[in-house]
Amino acid sequence: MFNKEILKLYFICGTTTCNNKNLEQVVEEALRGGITSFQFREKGDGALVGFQKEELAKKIQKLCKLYQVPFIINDDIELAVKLDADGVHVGQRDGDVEKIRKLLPDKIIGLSVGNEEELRESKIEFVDYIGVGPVHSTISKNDAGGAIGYKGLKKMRKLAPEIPIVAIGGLKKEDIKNIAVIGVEGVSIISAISYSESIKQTVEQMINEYKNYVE
Ligand code: TZP
Ligand code: MG
Repeated sequence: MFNKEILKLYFICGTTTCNNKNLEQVVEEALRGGITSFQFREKGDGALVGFQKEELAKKIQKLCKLYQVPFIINDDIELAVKLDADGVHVGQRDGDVEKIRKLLPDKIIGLSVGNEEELRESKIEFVDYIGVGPVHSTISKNDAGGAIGYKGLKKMRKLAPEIPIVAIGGLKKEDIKNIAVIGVEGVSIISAISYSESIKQTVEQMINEYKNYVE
């Protein structure tokens, strides 16, 4: 069952975006700090595939279970079904969300929405949340599209008042205040967590940052 609270601090990572560190260790540190959900996003040059990807996913899924944090898989619906993951996150070109909902009636389904046009064309009634951005420019995704800024995010909130929104793209601790006042449900972050010298502390600080602005 989906609870929008899980979007508050949504960490996304894979072996190509964890600064050459051990992904399991990175995720465990983030879990100890208090991330509220995790997305396994194994993508790009040198990304694991097949058996190796699956084995790593299983290990991280186990870790997430220990901390009772949802384990969501990016794009790979087949793997999500096989592992009985908590959910999937897909982009605009990763399949029809209506079909994915039929396949995964009780799982979390997230969809990336980059701008107003994509929002108009998306069947958001079939998903639990949308990932909106990039808010700022990002080093973590080549084809992320143009940054929409806080202004664009605010506009998207207005156009989609009901669906839970998680902001994405170039976000750091310092952005949380502005994101929280816009009234979206959370932030999803790769590099500001995975590249941190002290992941646990960074995550704790991010969670604390929310306490100053929302109850
Ligand atoms: N989708 C839009 S921006 C982005 C994704 C996956 C990358 C976010 O990574 P970072 O390092 O937090 O900017
Ligand atoms: Mg995708």
